[in-house]
Amino acid sequence: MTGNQGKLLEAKNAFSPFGFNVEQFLIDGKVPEIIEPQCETLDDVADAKISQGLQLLKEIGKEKDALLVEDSGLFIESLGGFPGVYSAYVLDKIGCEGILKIMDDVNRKASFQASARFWDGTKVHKGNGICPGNIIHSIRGENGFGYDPIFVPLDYLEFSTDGLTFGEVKIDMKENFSHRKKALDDILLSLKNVIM
Ligand code: ITT
Repeated sequence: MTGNQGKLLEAKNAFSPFGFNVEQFLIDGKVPEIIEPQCETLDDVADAKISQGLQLLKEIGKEKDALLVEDSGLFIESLGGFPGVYSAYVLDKIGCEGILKIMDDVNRKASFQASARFWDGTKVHKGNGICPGNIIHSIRGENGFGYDPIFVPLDYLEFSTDGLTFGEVKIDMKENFSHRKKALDDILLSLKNVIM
């Protein structure tokens, strides 16, 4: 349940190898409207999203269907974690350009974080993921979405983007680092414990 096609694609890529058919949750052809409450943490927003999503499933008589939601954001160290839970609003208002203007010149550390919830028809599974990295000084790349063109991930395991932003690499490279992929992997692991 998301209005973000980038999130949808990452969810498809994570779940389809395990035989799941991931589709965007639409009611009458539209993304259902939900209220994102003003919360301090991504976990609280993700909880609010899944409970509203379950209510909607009930209303259309599909409460046995599976439902996945996720809340994520960019946390910039020198800005005390801003924009964090306000990332979507801030992107809409000032964009990547605005973030570059208010950034500290020296400390460029930031992380993407994600909190996901998956309703399997009977219970809710939780997943979290973090992707540490740095904000560069300009906007680079056309791939991905949101803050991808200003974010270079730290090397992770054997993976490196060699200084390229998430906007400059293909999605399969981004998924080696992605906060969302890590959160979804958490959920797949928890599901495996239920299914097996
Ligand atoms: P929903 O319908 O799922 O809420 P959204 O895009 O509004 O979609 P959020 O409320 O979770 O998502 O806000 C997350 C913000 O952080 C949003 O502006 C994203 O563009 C940005 N963001 C999250 N993950 C990102 C990623 O992998 N790459 C770039 N930007 C990301």
